Amino acid sequence: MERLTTNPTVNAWLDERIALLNPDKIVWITGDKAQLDALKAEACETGELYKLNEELLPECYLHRTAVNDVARVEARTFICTPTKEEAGPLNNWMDPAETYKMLDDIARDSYKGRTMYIIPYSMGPIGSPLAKIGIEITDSIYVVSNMAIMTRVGTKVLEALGDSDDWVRGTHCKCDIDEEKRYICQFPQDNAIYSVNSGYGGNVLLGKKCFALRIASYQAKNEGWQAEHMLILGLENPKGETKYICAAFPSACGKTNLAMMIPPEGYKSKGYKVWCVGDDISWIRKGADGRLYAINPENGFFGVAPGTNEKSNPNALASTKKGTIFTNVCHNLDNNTVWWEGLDKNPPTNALDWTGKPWNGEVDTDRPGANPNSRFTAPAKNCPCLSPEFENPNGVPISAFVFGGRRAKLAPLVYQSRDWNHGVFIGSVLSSETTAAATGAVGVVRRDPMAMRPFIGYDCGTYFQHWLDIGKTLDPEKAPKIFNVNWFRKDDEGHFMWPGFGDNLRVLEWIIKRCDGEVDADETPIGFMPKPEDINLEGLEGEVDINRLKEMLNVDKALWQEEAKGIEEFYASLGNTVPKELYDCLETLKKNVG
Ligand code: GTP
Ligand code: SPV
Ligand code: MN
Repeated sequence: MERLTTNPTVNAWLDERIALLNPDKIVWITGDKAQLDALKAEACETGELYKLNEELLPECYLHRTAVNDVARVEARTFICTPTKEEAGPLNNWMDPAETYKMLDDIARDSYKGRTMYIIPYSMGPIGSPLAKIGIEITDSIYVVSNMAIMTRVGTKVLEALGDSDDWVRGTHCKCDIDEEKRYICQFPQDNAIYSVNSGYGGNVLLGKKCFALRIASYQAKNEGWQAEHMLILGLENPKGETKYICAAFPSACGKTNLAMMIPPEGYKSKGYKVWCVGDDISWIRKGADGRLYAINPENGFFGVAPGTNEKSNPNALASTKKGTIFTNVCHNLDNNTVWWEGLDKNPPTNALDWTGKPWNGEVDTDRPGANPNSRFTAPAKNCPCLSPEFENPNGVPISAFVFGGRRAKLAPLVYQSRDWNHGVFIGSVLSSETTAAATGAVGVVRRDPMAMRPFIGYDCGTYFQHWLDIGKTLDPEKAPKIFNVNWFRKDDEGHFMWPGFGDNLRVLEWIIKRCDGEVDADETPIGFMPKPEDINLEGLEGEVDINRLKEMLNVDKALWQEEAKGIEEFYASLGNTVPKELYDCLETLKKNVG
């Protein structure tokens, strides 16, 4: 075999993998555009990719996954630590040695008749002190093409790696896409990931959730930093000053939308701008000045298609106009473009649905044109509001952490924690209605601490302790302030009470003012809340008035007493690693709402 590196640990691992998987052919991904284009052309011949209208969607492709393989599979995702305790009660656990053996048995000879693609990739700008390197092997051109958008790939990554052993080993084998034999396994102690029998997004783009969250959260705990399921946005005020916010919302709860939002007219005309640094994952570390800095380890957006439109998220839509791969959307046969629910009010009448079956545009049936978890993989550089700091190897300084979920009731529009530890408490008890981003029931409220429930690569209580420990290293003046938001509160008729999307800037403005000490707040049983007149409602006449806002800011003590009970049960289910500081916050909450 030709080798692109002399790194002994890389070459030894590849030799062992090749012997097991038995590929017909081996291809190193160099990062050259010509190579990637040729691979996509090859995938078009086999039907793995479908080339879309070159004039309307240049260099864009459609891909359909198997119908049994459309989302992350939490029940088949495992953290394989030496002991079950290290994985903690929220993770599925299997013994590492037994799991390697089981996976090797499934994967053995599975590359026979196929090509092994070797993808060296960097999470974060190549050479950044916050970046880390992985190598994924796969038998899927779809995976290669997606990884080339979502990460920095190729020869220059191997040059940056040199002879280091600090890289993550990722094995992906499509096998037969058999859901009974589908496993997504992380081995934090070995820097290793093993994924078999899937071809879908978060299960197979191993740089994303598997590495940048599950493995990285474990590394971060040991190395004193944080890997979080957070977007990063910059909010520029009319004076040209930009403040950065990291926000953690569970899957399909609004990160991409918030990260790329367009300010409402009244703000735009005054000169407010929003800059997107990242839409899904943050790696966060203390800088020399004592503040926390975040980078986006990714290089593209793997965004939810349904609901993305010219009004809700024009920047995301613009990002998908070139060099994008669409997965499980509807195919408009009239002009060879794509469509999804919520794109516009004109569904194509001559189309194929996401499974490839004829579809006539009837939208009010239980047969949608696009899968609810259909996605676009778009290069970050396409995004009109991409932050000028996107490539900054040192990241951007963070002023605020924001947690949020989908809660029809209870959680108010916004509130602020009393201090760091109370902020960790608020994040730790985050709960949200489940979405189509993972298989299983949709709309069920569950605890999703820090929006990381499916992504913490070790014990949850220990992860909370790590958050508290980070706080101890920070000067309170320099530590990000911590907030909770809820864009999804509903009235008794079931309508969203808050317009959301660009109008969320009104809440972010209050958050930044709080960070800068420019606005007072009311002290309530759950934390600091805005005085209703401090949320700017100008331009929302007819949509939200001050009384509606007061309803959204209401704290219903009876509901919060219930919530406190729920928190107590949740903490009890996590075992004895939940830090005492968080139980103290729970006691305070109980007292305040009792
Ligand atoms: P992942 O990529 O799965 O991590 O999701 P995400 O957190 O980036 O969610 P995304 O921004 O893609 O939004 C998911 C869904 O929520 C889309 O259908 C959006 O239209 C909808 N959504 C986003 N923001 C808002 C909001 O402010 N209000 C309302 N009502 N819906 C929103
Ligand atoms: C999520 O589910 O949070 C995603 C999509 O961002 S996936 O890459 O499938 O995890
Ligand atoms: Mn996500």
